[in-house]
Amino acid sequence: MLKNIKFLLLALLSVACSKSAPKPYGVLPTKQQVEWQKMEMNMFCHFGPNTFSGEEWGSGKEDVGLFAPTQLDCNQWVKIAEEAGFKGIILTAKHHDGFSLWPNPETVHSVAQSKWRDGKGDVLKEFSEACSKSPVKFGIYISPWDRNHPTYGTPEYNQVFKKTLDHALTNYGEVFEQWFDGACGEGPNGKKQVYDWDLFNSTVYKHQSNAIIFSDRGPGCRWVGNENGFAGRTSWSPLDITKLKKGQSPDLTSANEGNKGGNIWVPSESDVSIRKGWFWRKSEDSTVKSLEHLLEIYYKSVGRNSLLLLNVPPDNRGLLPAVDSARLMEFRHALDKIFAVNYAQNYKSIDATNQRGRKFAIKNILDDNYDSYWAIDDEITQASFTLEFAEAQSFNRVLIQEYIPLGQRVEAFSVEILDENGEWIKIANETTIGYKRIVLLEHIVSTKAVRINIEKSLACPIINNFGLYLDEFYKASQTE
Ligand code: FUL
Repeated sequence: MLKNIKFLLLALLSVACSKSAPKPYGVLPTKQQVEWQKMEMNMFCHFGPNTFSGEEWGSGKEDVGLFAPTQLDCNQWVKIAEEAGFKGIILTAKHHDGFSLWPNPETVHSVAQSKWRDGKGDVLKEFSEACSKSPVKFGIYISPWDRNHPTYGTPEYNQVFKKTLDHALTNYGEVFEQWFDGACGEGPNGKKQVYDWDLFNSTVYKHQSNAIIFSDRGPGCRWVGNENGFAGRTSWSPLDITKLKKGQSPDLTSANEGNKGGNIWVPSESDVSIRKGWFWRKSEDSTVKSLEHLLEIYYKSVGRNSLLLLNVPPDNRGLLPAVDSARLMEFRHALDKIFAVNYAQNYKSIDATNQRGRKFAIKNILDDNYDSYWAIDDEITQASFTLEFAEAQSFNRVLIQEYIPLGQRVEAFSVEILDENGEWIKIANETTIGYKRIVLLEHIVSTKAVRINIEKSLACPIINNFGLYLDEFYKASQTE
């Protein structure tokens, strides 16, 4: 009896001490958007008639015979992507020239009319099959701008485009991302199209309810506002589209930085090519970006609450060129080396100024569980946590993640280290965190204690991961 009472008391005490999870704040990501964000790095493949003509934007008047890859092997693309650590690939199934890489019944400008494999070839099929045999997810780029289709520039074209989507999105398996290029130029009759985005988006969701739709303004993810692969140093996933007209794109600053308090969750995606152009050209082999440049892009996209979409274009054989794939392997090796050791794990003690009961303890930021996090009392929007080490730790990267399923909250944070005289010195002042933020220190620092101060937050901050890393490949400049 006594034992039972004791048990009951203990149970009551633990209920009293354990607080419930913080309430979500503001607009939230969908489950699909959280999973998409966790992919972090995807590959883009620009491939089509331009691969053979050397153009960036084909006119749409190209002879269909131009498209003639001699050794097409989509398994090679997917294998390289997987080894390089990309979680998905997006292929330009139809670029602005209108040529469809699959037998699209809505056009007479596709592989079906070409001599390649006697008109029986289907790149989208081979590509989707290659993806389905691997963990790499399958994504499709289809340009609404079409410089070939005779109906482009008339209301009829929106129906043609819808049927094009019907075909591409129902015959090739699950699509993780549908990429809608925002470009809207003139068609063969000199007219521009007024795109029916509502129709396009509803068609995607009808066939692929889990797909993330990319466009200048989402709804799944948004263009980052440049083609350098750089998200803003301040980077909000919410975007304010309340003042935009139907179909209007956000201004470039909003595209790049998002909007604090925005009304929809549309994280940025940073698209950039590993080469000068989007399409392969022999003459641009020497423009393949250096390892340092790729690391800079990684830090300024993945490390700034964005997703990196790196274009690696197949050549006119239909293969990813050796120079690009060798660079990707160097990139992979460097990332593996940098993130192999989290020096924060060497802590002697870890403490926070506030903690929302045991379930939300500060130690949660150092476990491998994405869904466990440190949270504090509801009304508190400023808090710090400190790690102490028995021996000094050396690092030049500070990684911190907010638990975005409950919203993006942090507006300002700083990093301090303890110097030899026992004084705290501030080594970084930053703004947003979001899904992932990697602070670049210009110099390697050695210290026996690190303190992170959440200085401003829209609601009580929620942090689920923290790390200290050493990068000896890329020398960062903190002024960038
Ligand atoms: C742009 C296009 O005009 C480029 O050719 C390329 O496809 C890039 C990813 O998007 O809007």
